[in-house]
Amino acid sequence: MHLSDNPHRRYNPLLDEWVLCSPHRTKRPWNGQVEKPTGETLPQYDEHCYLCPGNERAGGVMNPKYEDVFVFKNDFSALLEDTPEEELNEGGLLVAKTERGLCKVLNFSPRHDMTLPRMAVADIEKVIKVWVEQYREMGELPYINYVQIFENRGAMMGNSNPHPHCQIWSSETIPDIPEKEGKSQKAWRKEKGSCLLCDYLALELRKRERIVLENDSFAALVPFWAVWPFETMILPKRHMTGIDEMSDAERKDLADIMKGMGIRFDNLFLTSFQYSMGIHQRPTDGQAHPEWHFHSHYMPPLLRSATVRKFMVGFELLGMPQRDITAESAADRLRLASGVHYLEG
Ligand code: H2U
Ligand code: ZN
Repeated sequence: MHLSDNPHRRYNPLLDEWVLCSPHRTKRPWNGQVEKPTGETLPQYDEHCYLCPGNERAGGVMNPKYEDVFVFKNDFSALLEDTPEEELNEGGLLVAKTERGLCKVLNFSPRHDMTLPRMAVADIEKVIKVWVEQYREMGELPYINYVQIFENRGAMMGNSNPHPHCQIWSSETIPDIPEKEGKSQKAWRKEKGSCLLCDYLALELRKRERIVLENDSFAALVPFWAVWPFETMILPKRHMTGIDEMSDAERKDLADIMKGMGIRFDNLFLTSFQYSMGIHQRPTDGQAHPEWHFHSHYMPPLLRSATVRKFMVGFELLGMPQRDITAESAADRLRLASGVHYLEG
C-alpha cells in the first residue's frame, strides 16, 4: 500500500474509529496567511496573575509563596462533591443524570514565564510526583471512578493564563474517551491474551517509522492513526496500568521524555507550542483493570507555522477526522527537530 501517495483511511484500534488521510493534498499551493511569531516575553512574576505565588485568586483566597509545585481546588470547578443524585428519562429521548466530582489546578512552577520543556528534569519529576499523589488521593474517594489529568497549553487551546499549570478533573463516571479506550483494550486482551498497547509499541519499535524519541522506560511516537498534524503519544515500555506503578527511575525517565518531546515541539515552529496533553490510565473504580496500559496523548493544533493551525471543521465535524501530512512525515520532522531548546541554543 502506498501510504504516502494515495488517499486512504487508517484505523484507530484504541477508539475503534477511522481517520481519513489525504497525503496528495500536501502538494497543493498554500494561499493562506503565514505570520511571523511574535516572540512575546513574559515576566517571571506577574502581579495580576491569579496563579503566581502570594497573589489573590477569585473569591479572595491567597496563594501561598510556594517554591516548586502547588495544587489547589479549582475555584470554578466543573464538577462538585455534593451534587444530589437526580435522574431524568423521558422515553429514552430526554436522558440526564447528575454527576459528582472534584476539580483541581496544579501549578508546575512559581515562575510565571516557565514552561514544561524549559524546566529542569528534576522539577518535572516533582510535577509527576504530585500527579501520582493526586491520582491516588482523588481515586480513593468512593464517588470518584476516574481521574483525568490534562494540560491546555497556549491561548489556542483555551488556556486562560500562561502561568504553567495543568488541571485534574475527577468524576463519578468514566468519560467517553477513556471508556472507549478501556473497552478496546479489554476486548484485545480477551481475544489475543496480550495488551493492545504493548503489542502496538513492540511493532512501532521494530518498524521505527513513527518513533520520535525513546529512553529506557518510555517511547514517544506519532500514532499511525494520528488526527492532529503533530499528534503524539508517550507510552511506557513496561506494562503499567497507571502512573502509580512507576519506579523512581521510571518517573525520571517520564520527566526526561516529556522535556525532550516539549523541546522538539517548541523547536518545530520556533514558538511555545500549543496543545492539549493528558494522561489516560486505569479507572479508579476499585477494579484491577489489567487491560489498561497507561499513556499520554499530545494533541497540538499547529500545522505549518507558529500561527497557522489545523481547523477541525466541515468534513471533520460532519463526517470524520481528516489529515493531510502523514503520521510518518510528522514523526520525521519531530525527530529531526533539535534537542536543544531554541531559546537556549
Ligand atoms: P485553564 O487556563 O487551563 O483553563 O486553567 C485555569 C483554571 O484555573 C480554570 O479552570 C481556574 C479556572 O477555573 N481558576 C481558579 O481556580 N481560580 C482563579 O482565581 C482563576 C482561575
Ligand atoms: Zn503567574
